[in-house]
Amino acid sequence: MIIIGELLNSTREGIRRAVGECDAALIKDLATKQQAAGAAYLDVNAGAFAEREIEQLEWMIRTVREATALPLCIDSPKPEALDRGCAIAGGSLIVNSISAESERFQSVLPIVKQYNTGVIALAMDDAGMSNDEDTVYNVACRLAERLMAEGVAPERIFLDPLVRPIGANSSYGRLALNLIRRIWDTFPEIHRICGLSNVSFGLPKRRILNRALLILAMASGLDAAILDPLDAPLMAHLKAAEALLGYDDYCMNYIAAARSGAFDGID
Ligand code: THG
Repeated sequence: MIIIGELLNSTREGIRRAVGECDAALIKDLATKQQAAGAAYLDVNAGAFAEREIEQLEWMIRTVREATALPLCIDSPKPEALDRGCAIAGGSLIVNSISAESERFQSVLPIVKQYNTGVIALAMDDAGMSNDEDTVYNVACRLAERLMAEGVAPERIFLDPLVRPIGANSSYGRLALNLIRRIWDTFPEIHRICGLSNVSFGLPKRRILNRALLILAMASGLDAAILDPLDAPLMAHLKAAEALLGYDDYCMNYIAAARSGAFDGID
């Protein structure tokens, strides 16, 4: 499982305050902790700052870079922010995100090509997000095919069904799971990704839902996730699911995690 740490996101109150006050220590601490917990990428999002987004994103990236050289996932709908982020971050990168919306596709694709990045591809187009599974599936397929036709190798593409809160519509969990499975069947070389924490907005005890979604989505073919790597039970269940699905020969990783103390306090 490719883990993208979600915690450096300015829509989170603590991060918004830290960025607003230039609290570099807090940002660096969260970068280091997510890396130690197993993140392969750190998502960096300054979207809460609207017209100052680019400037604040730049500060966040430079600050993270003082703590770690870990690959970053630059998270913004704005091509200008993605471009600046890629230019200053260096190293291996994921652009988060492109979609089949015509303007966004046209403006984000050159960034993916120029910096040779991975790219998260959201299954939405100019009509927005449909609730009809076949419609979303067709948008996802068209988007994947267009990216590959443009020379983006399938291993660089992360298709995202864009999980929405089940509190808003009880079919959104099943919809995302079915899409992950169908995308996996159609394009086995393209990664399947989602943001777990979206699913639980507005509901109590959100982590319970996020953890359950991870297991279900892994069974459906999820191989990358934007999540909170500091949620120890989530990470423990991730390792258990990898072992149960046959991705962990002789359960070596599971056993190593248990021995390292990563499961301490989890019964
Ligand atoms: N797909 C892609 N990118 C994404 C998402 C996705 N980026 C953003 C998001 N979804 C994933 N990241 C988060 C980060 C925080 C929260 C949810 C998803 C979250 N924040 C709480 C809130 O806003 O209420 C605050 C939590 C806190 O303060 O600790 O839930 O799906 N490609």
